Amino acid sequence: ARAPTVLDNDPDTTNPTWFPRKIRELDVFATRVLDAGRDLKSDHPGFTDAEYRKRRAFFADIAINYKHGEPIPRVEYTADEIATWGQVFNKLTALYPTHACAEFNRVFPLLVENCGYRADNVPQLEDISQFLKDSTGFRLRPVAGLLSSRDFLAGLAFRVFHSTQYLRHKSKPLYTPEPDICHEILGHVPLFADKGFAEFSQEIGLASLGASDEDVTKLATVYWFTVEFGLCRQNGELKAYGAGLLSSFGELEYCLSDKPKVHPFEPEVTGVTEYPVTVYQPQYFVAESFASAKEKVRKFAASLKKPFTVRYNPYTESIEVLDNT
Ligand code: HBI
Ligand code: FE
Repeated sequence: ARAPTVLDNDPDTTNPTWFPRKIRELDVFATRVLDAGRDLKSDHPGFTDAEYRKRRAFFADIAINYKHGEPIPRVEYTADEIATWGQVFNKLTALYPTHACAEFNRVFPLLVENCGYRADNVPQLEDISQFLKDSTGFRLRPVAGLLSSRDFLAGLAFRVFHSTQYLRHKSKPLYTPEPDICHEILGHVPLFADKGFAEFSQEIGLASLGASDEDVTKLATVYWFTVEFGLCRQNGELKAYGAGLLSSFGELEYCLSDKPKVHPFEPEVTGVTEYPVTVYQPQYFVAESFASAKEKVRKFAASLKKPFTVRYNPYTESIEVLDNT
């Protein structure tokens, strides 16, 4: 049964800074994906593969019809899909012990044990979501394709991560132009089970609620250089914690080599740094710990001009808005 609509927070599409106040209101994002997954661009590896496109439409339908609180539909993956997953899984898991941060390597065996992470099995989003809920209160929602930065970051304020469920095209197992389930559940999921990283991610999400377009762009850039491509220093050594690194065999090796430049993570600087999206990053930002990165984002958020502050109430799963005046 659905609870009554919150009358004073009707999704107002004419107001660009509208944001969800209740977790159920994340449902409004489902139909406004920028790239619906059915309409592949002409340079996509699966563009001319009719069977692949039909499969993508199947996954898009699951996500578009999904409502908060429902179990995420289980999918029977095909032999081709399992083979693609297996290739990615085997390549990456060989690098994790030496290249991934300690928090990632602590969680990974728990995903093997509890969620069926194996080369011959594509784990189910529902099982992973339950595991994350138990670990940090994070949960997954299926998504049909790319969301706007504003919508995507708003999910993090509720400890909700929008996850794709489809596989990349089998013709290029180590490449994908867009997020796929390998990127989400190998790259992102392990760290959402870490308390400090969960807090850090939620902090970016909370900062984005009701922010100006310009500030959302800065926060999306902070997200890019941390959650997607972040490095950290542990026992004097650089390690990867960004999901774009932990899901790319090539870039995971490259990012710890002496080729890229590295700078300390400072949201004021990091948030206005330009970056390429189709080649390896020429530079990375290094966090000293998730706790210190979270404090930096919190201070940065407080410096952004917003007429109110927000906090998340986990009992009601809603955002409380505190007037600054
Ligand atoms: N949408 N579905 C989806 N997945 C992402 O990882 C994603 C997104 N939209 C924007 C985005 N990531 C980031 O690049 C930042 O703009 C937040
Ligand atoms: Fe990602």
